[in-house]
Amino acid sequence: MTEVAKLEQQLLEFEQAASKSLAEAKTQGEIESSRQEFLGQKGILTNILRSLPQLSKEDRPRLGQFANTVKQKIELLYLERKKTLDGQELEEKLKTEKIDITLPGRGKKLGHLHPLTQILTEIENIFLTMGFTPVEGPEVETEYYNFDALNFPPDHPSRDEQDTFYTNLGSNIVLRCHTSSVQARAMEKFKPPLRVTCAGRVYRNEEINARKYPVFHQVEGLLIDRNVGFGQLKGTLNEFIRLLFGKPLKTRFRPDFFPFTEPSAELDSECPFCDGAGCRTCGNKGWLELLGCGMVDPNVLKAVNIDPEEWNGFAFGMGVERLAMLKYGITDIRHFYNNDMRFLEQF
Ligand code: 2NL
Repeated sequence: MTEVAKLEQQLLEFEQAASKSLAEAKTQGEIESSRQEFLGQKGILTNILRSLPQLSKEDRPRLGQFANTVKQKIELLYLERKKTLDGQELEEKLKTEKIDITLPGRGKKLGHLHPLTQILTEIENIFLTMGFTPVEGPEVETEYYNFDALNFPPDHPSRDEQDTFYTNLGSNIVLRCHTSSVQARAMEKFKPPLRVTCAGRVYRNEEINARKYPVFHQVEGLLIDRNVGFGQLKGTLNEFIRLLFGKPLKTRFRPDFFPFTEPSAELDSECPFCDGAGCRTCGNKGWLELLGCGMVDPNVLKAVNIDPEEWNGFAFGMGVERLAMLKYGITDIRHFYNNDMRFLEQF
């Protein structure tokens, strides 16, 4: 027998052996090792293919082709066997596994807005119903819009580095310490009459404690028109408090001072939690200090090129954290910034 005939014989026997081995394989593991044995790098077929170069020029292609056919046949056998076994396994699984399609599904946990964002949006929406358009502006601000345009004198204490964050972007670039800077920009951009609110993050250089945090949120409102009176300011804010707390509350306006308003007032409401009797939330006073407000100072109007002889208006500003703490009885401002799910999930 020639060398080639011997090899051909070997290949045929090899094919039979592989076919037998695959047919006997009962598990995925067994087929896999059978495949390794016959087709793998260390398998017999690989050995035969490696000996090809030693054959004569005439024998080489014939045997090579033959060996490849055998290889393809075994691969096909392997795939078919695997398919059969897969089918059997699936059938077995379907027989033994029961799925109760009537079981209720597992609910997906839904996230929600941060409590501060919720209140901030609620406040904006209340003023929206009264015709105030929300506007936005930069948090990194010039000293001009943050102080000068708002009638803060050059030596005003809140300009001090102890109170305001100065950036390294230039000596006159600060982190805004109130949203009033945005109102000043709005007055320049939109000529009167105008009604806007600005809600957002503000920064003050302060030691952290239960009531103070160097970042917090404000909502401010501004109305400029002809012949605006303090009564309109009172009416607007009384309505705001009714909508925020869900019931009309007694209010009082105490004189105060802000550089950008004259006259200025602090607005207190009757405590909605004890109806004025005194409780923990109002510190037994029966009243809550809610916000600051006043009639826009003519100097502010001049700074943004609005004629104070023709136009006047009112403005107000409130701390969102403070209102949220009152509304929900939260005793430490740091809860808003710790991202503790046990806190956040309550809203
Ligand atoms: C407070 C007090 C206030 C304003 C903010 C304002 C803005 C312009 C002109 C005049 Cl452009 N006023 N804003 C007025 C009064 C009070 O905020 O205690 N906020 C937390």
